[in-house]
Amino acid sequence: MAVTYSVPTGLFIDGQFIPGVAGKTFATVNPVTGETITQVHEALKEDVDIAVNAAKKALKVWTAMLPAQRGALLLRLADLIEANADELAAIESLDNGKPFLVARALDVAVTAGTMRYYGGWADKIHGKVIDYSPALHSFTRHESLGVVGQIIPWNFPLLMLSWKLGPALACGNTVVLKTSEKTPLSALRLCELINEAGFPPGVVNVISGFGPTAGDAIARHMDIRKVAFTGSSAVGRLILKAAADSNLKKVTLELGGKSANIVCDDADLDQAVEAASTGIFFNQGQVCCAGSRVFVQDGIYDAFVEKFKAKSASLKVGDPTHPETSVGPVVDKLQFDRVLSYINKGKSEGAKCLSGGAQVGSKGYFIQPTLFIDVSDSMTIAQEEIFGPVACVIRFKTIDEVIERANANPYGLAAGVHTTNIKTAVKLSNALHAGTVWVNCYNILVPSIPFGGFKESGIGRELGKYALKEYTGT
Ligand code: TXE
Repeated sequence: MAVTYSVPTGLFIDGQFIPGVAGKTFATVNPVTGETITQVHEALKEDVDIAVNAAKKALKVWTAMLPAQRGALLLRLADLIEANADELAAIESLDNGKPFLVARALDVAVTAGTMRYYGGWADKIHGKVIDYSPALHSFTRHESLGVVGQIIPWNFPLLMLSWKLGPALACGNTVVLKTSEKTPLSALRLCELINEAGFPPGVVNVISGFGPTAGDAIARHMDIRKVAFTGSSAVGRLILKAAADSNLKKVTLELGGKSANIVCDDADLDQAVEAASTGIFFNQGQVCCAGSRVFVQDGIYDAFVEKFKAKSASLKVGDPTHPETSVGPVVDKLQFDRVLSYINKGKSEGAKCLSGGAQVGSKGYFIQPTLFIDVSDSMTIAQEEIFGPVACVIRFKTIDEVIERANANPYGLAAGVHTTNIKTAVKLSNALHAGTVWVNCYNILVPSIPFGGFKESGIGRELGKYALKEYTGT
């Protein structure tokens, strides 16, 4: 399908697209070819200061508006996202590599849905009257924090932007958001829609740039009252330190994962295979909650592995614009090399590579959906986040044993359970240390259901009513 698109390349500050103070630009690359799509303007610390000043100025206008008026702008933005869905999906697919139809049906649709969901919340955020004594009137207000900083990754550029902007704006904050240097384009097109919707200038400022410069400047800015970050656990630690070293800004982190997707003997086999496949191959495996450790119980192991192998081999890898493609390239050369080095490590540490395990073609960053079996808990591929289309199938015997082994990992973002026994489902859901446990499904991410991690997978919750707490002084 041929979709035309155009993308501004400046920094979106105070409602305008402008060059950075230093006049620098950087290239964003098409992962299908490895070639440059375009140059975008790069923000440095001085540009963050300019953006924060614009956001501070806009706070006066934004907080003077009726909450319902702020909500109406989010609703209008949702409508505009839907009206421009093909173009946004084409840009997302081009810059990130994900299949166009997936970007259209999921990334863009849920981005619109998230804006609409939080548009609905804007005039429903209020406190309580606390009756302590007839002589005292005591009440709480869920006040906005002020200027908030947001730093997002490249795996779901639009979706991550909506998870961040939606609750921040509904609660009456203004925003300085940095996109990932790997995927700046779709957010810039969305900024044009923010103007078209009628948001006052400076309420949303979006800058393109790198982590150690622009990202760090956000994390340690003295006038930013909260920073929300999604990315690697290593950078999450830096953000916490920067907040501590500057103004003790509120911090929420959504970090990595090594989620256990558990298939019990009594599972519906076909459903479990589908969920395991979606769990690890969706978005080329570049999903923080990817079900990368597929624990399979002894009695169903052989039958599951046979079907999972057939399923993995059937996935069409290739051109993201082709309607039948379900696996596109990974995002860039760095990620490509990282994933292949994990595959090599799996082979050298003794896991059996049952299918996949290599590059597809010789151009771009395509990797075959890869299935390792006979993986043991101590292998690197069973312990570290690979963030690519690589499934590790691990055998287990008893439910108590799998609880212990699934939890024996520093991460705790998500988990999956596949069983037809309600007692087993409840036991596992309660015992797994994970922010989300999906039962007989996987990767269900919708605006009203909160998302976030236990342990080293993060701090705080995004989505749902829970996210409002993270953007108000409560
Ligand atoms: O992440 P980074 P990368 C994991 C995944 C992946 C690995 C590395 O395992 O293989 O991280 O990916 C900004 N101060 N996840 O290198 O560097 C950066 O510019 C402030 C999981 O791309 O964490 C980008 O906007 N900001 C994850 C964002 O952080 C900094 C999604 C993410 O980049 C910064 C992505 C700094 N010092 C990767 N350094 C998930 N949880 O979904 C970088 N950034």
